[in-house]
Amino acid sequence: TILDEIITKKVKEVQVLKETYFSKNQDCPKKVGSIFDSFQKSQTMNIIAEIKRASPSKGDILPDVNPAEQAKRYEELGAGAISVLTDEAFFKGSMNDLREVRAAVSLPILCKDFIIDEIQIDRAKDFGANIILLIVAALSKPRLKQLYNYAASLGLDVLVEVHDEIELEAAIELNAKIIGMNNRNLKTFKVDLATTERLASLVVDKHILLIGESGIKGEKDVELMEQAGVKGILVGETLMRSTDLSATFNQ
Ligand code: IGP
Repeated sequence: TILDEIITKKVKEVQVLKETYFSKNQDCPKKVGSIFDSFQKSQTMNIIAEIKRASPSKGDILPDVNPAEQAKRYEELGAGAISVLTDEAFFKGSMNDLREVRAAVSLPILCKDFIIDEIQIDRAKDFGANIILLIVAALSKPRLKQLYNYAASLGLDVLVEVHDEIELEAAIELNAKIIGMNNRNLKTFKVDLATTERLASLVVDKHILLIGESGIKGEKDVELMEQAGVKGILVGETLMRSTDLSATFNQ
């Protein structure tokens, strides 16, 4: 599957990173609050707006975007956080995109990548991320736990991504505070908003922050996500392709 392909590539990247990257483990000078509190408290839908140049399922989306400018627009229009896809091989993103976005906005930033090793977490923090993504489908249970605890020990929030009941159970077992339900199956690319509806209904603990991810195109989809009970939505392609961002946000 594509997920296997991406992870195989990541394993190689991480080998190189371990020989070339040395974290200074410094704290980011910008003080940024956690989405956990801000999203839980707010009465309206929170948007995590994504910088996404391309994807394996859609090809090029907006490859030449200026990530800092795009992120500033998202911030002005009321996004609650920014997600930056940093994978280069499959999404044409970069850690430099993350650095530029960090300099441009004061919102929490999610480093959107396929994290399989602590060194990627160190680097995400060094480049200014406040949140990292851990994809349950990409990790063994013990590794998921180690990486989760490691990120938490650095003061980072973790968005734990699931796409079915079994993965959701693993996330809950982990005591994840923030769970993202991906409407896109990373193995087949099939998008189904019923994924979030189904999984959200299974989460009884109201203290868990739920995020609906992927395939959200407009007002109807947002309403569906609202009804599903999620406090936030992660939107990439729709925002990247929008020619009238302010109208798109107002939906
Ligand atoms: C955004 P969309 O359909 O709005 O562009 O999706 C985001 O959910 C998607 O980019 C995503 C993703 C991921 C990408 C969700 N989980 C994991 C890479 C890896």
